[in-house]
Amino acid sequence: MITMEDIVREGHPVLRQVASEVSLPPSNEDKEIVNSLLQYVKNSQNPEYADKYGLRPGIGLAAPQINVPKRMLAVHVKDPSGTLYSYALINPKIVSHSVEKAYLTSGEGCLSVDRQVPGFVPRYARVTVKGYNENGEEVKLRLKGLASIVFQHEIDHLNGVMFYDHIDHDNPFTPIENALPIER
Ligand code: UDB
Ligand code: ZN
Repeated sequence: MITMEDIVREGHPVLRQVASEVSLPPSNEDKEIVNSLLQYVKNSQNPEYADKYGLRPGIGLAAPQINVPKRMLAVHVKDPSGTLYSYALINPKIVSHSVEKAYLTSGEGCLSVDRQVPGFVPRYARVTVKGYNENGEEVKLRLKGLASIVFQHEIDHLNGVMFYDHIDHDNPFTPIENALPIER
């Protein structure tokens, strides 16, 4: 089981590496890793587990954050309409995106960052993500709103990109052109 002790923090070089593609079908070891990522986000949202094991409640986690430089991630998040997006994905890729952007009005944080970094993080409003599940089957997702933002944040981790790389630090709260504000 992944706990906060397994999650590497800002400054660890793995967070700046470009992660490697996973060979398909996934090995049992890779299946275990991607499933453990999803289990973390689920457990961390269960107040009993979160309290018992000191987990910071998360909605997504990428393999580099547990010091595994491979292209795998998990997301477990409900959008405001109540639809649950719960996925463990291997070799995820944004295959298309909107021109329109979106940002969380409260900014972003990260399970690997133990400080507040204020500012709007511009994301695409809508993305189509293709990847593979633990059985090596192709998965194609059309995402908008918070779900779209979480996938973009996690895919960034696979490319060594942190959320604050996108913030305009001179004008952190300047409204972003052509962008949809998302309230959390
Ligand atoms: C998170 N959670 O899990 F808009 F109901 C963050 C942390 C760092 C604050 C724990 C989060 O943003 N929760 C949230 C946001 C909402 C509405 C809501 C809950 N991550 C995951 C992470 O660090 N993955 O690498 C950071 C998020 C920032 C934007 C998307 C992912
Ligand atoms: Zn993160």
